[in-house]
Amino acid sequence: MHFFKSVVVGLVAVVICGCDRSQAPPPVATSNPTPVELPESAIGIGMEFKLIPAGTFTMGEDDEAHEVTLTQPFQMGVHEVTQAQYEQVMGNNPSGFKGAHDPVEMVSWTNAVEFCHRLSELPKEKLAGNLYRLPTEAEWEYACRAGTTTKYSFGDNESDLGNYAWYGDHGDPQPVGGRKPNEWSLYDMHGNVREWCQDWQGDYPIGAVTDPTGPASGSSRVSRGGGWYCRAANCRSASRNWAIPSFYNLSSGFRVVCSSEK
Ligand SMILES: [Ca+2]
Repeated sequence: MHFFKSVVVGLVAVVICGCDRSQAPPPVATSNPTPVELPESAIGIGMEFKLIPAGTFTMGEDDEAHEVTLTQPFQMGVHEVTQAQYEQVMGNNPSGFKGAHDPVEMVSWTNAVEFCHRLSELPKEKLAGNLYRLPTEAEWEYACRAGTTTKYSFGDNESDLGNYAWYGDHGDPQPVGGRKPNEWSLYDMHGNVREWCQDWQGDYPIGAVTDPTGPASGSSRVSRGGGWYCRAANCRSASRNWAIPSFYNLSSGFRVVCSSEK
């Protein structure tokens, strides 16, 4: 196991730790997509959500900084989706480092979207009219910042990051919620697993925008927040990463947003 771990960590560190922005996909994983016994709801499998208010914030940093207004409040997952939750909905657990309460990883953007679709189709969710989806990149950064304008949700001091995030020299992902939350009670926005967002990757718009959803098309999807192997700088609130939708690795995870169609 140590050999396996050192090999995969080494590979990840070489290929990903620079949070490179053009990544070739590994072989497609084979999995059983048919859950044996579906749960009834997201709450039923322990998912928690926090209502994030509408508002205006500065997205990005330096010459990419621009004003974004989100006109609708949204329910943001308090935690990254765990392996236990993923397995109950999807019928498989693709993670390289197994742990029921660890964030699921080895998940592509396509896998994450399929999870959201299946979660929305659970009986109580359909009855309630709840729709689950990935956060937009703007929603993700707004929720991560939680009203702050600093490099991290707790300030600018990189040496404090260890109080809020699993990152850097940690050997593997850790159970969700093990570090301090941000001011809006969201955990692991910095570090642990990188989180897929809904948007295609593209340059930010010039000037103020309202409810942005990214480019209409593209080749790569955005992920945010950095991962358990990333340097502190790659875990900043404004740090962006992206990869093709079929890409996954040992730090590819996600959290979901819940919205109502009623
Ligand atoms: Ca994270």
